[in-house]
Amino acid sequence: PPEVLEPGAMVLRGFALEKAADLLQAVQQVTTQAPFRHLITPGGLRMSVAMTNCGRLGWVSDRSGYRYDPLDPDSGQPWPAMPPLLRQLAFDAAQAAGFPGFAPDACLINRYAPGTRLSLHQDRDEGNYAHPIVSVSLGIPAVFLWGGAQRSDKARRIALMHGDVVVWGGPARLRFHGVLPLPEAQHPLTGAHRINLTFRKAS
Ligand code: MD3
Ligand code: FE
Repeated sequence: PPEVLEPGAMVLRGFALEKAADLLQAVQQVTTQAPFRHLITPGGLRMSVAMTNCGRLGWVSDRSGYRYDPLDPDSGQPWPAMPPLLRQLAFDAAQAAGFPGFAPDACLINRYAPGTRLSLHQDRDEGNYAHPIVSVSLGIPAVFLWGGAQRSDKARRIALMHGDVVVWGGPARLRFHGVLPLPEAQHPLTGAHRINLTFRKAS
């Protein structure tokens, strides 16, 4: 049964498990065209998470700010198309969580190595917060921080494992969230990495 974190936020444990190997193969295809890279924050810091994108739009950060861009700034080319398997999984998960008709135009792919963290933040670069975000966890487990409407609100810790899918919509859409530093671990499909896919409707 789905775990409800709060209204609009649901954990679908193992929802992507049987497709995980195929999803990772699709990610591999994307990264041959658009390799993982460490983006620079507007403040000039190198992000410890390595990122790339697929779909019509990709999330990027540089000294000028955060944005969704139709072009990969490293290649000047459009991002790789969103593989149908990924699109369908996001659609199905959103539907299972009560958000029918989800049509993401952006998939941000995050890669974590041991020691990598993602500090508390909100996702505010999308045009319409009525659309949910779907996230898929693959590879070694992580502890996810689920905060409140304010950065200072106490955060809950939620373990996210290989194959888990989370859907964040409604009132949960603008919560602060982050990921604790990844421990040393190995997964048969990803080695010492965690791969997280986040599907968004950016525009
Ligand atoms: C809650 N990624 O890419 S996924 C991100 O594990 C991001 O890579 C984390 O936060 C990761 O922005 C967390 C879970 C997640 C993603 C987006 C959210 C939770 C969210 C947007 C709003 C609220
Ligand atoms: Fe986020």
